[in-house]
Amino acid sequence: LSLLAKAHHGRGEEMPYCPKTSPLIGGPIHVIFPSGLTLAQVVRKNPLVVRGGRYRPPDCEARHRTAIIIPHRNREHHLKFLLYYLHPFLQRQQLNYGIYVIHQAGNYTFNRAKLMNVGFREAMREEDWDCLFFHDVDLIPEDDRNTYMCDANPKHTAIAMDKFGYKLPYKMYFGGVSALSPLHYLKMNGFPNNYWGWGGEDDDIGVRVSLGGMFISRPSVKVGRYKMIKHKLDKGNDVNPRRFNMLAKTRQTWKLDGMNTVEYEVLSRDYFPLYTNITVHIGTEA
Ligand code: UDH
Repeated sequence: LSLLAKAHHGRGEEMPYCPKTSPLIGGPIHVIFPSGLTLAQVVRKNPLVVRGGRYRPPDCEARHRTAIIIPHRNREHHLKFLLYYLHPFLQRQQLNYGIYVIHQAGNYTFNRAKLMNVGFREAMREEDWDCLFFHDVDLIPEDDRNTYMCDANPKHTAIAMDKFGYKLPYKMYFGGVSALSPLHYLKMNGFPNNYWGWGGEDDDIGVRVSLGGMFISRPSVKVGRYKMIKHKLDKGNDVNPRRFNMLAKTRQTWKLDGMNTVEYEVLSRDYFPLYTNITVHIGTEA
C-alpha cells in the first residue's frame, strides 16, 4: 500500500495516512460536568472543527470515516456535554468524522429507532461514510481506546455503563451506542420504525443483527465504559406497553419494516459549527 494518500480531500497536497493506532490516544477519561459550560466555549476549544461538525486530521489522511448519529429532542443540556467530550475524543482517534443530530419535530411520542433510520439515510446522502455510530445523547465515553471505527460485525460499544455497575446488563443488550457499516445496516434492513415510546427497539435491533446473519462484536469491558448523564423519563417518551408483543414478532416483521419502508419529511438542515442538525417530521403511530 502506498504511504501517501491521494489528495482527494481538496487540500491540494498529498499526505501520509495516519498511523494504524493513533499516538494521541490516552486511555481513561475523567468525565465531569462543568457547570456554566456554554456551546460557544466548546466551539472555541475545537478550532479545527468546521461547519456542520466536520473534522479531518490536519497532518495525516484519516484511515476511517465515521458519522455519529444522535437521536434528539429537548436534551440541549446533554447535547452540550456530549459535544464537549466527543469532539476531542474523536480528534484524538484521528478520524475523519461528522456529527449529525436528528431532531424529532413536534410533541408526538418519541421514536428513537426511526430517527436512526433517518440519520442513516441523510448522513449517507452527504458522504460515503464507512462507519455509523448510533449514539444516545446522554452517554459519555470514558476511555479513548474505545475506538469509533467499525468491526467486521455490528459493534455494541456501550457495554459498561455506570448506571448498570459497569457491566453488561444482559447478554443480548444492544442499547446506548452501537456501530454499523452501511453494509451491516442494509443487511439487517436498518432499525424498526414502529417502536413509539420507551423500550424494546434496542432489543429488536439486537435480534436483527442475528437475523441478518451477523454477530454482535464488543470491545472489552475495560474500554467500553460510559457515564450516563442522569435524567428522568422524558415527557412524550412513555414506556411502550406493546414492546414485548412486538419483540416476539421481529422474525416475521424485520424484512417488512425498516430501511426499506422508512418515510419522513425533513423540515430543516442546519450546518451549525459543532454539528449538522436535521429536524424531521416522522409522523405518528399507525
Ligand atoms: N431522547 C431524546 N429526547 C427524548 C427522549 C429520548 O433526545 O425526549 C433520545 C436521547 O438521545 C436519549 C435516547 O433517546 O439518550 C434514549 O432515551 P432515554 O435516555 O430516555 O432512554 P434510557 O433508557 O433512559 O437511557 C431511561 C430513563 C429512565 C430514568 C429512570 C430513572 N430511574
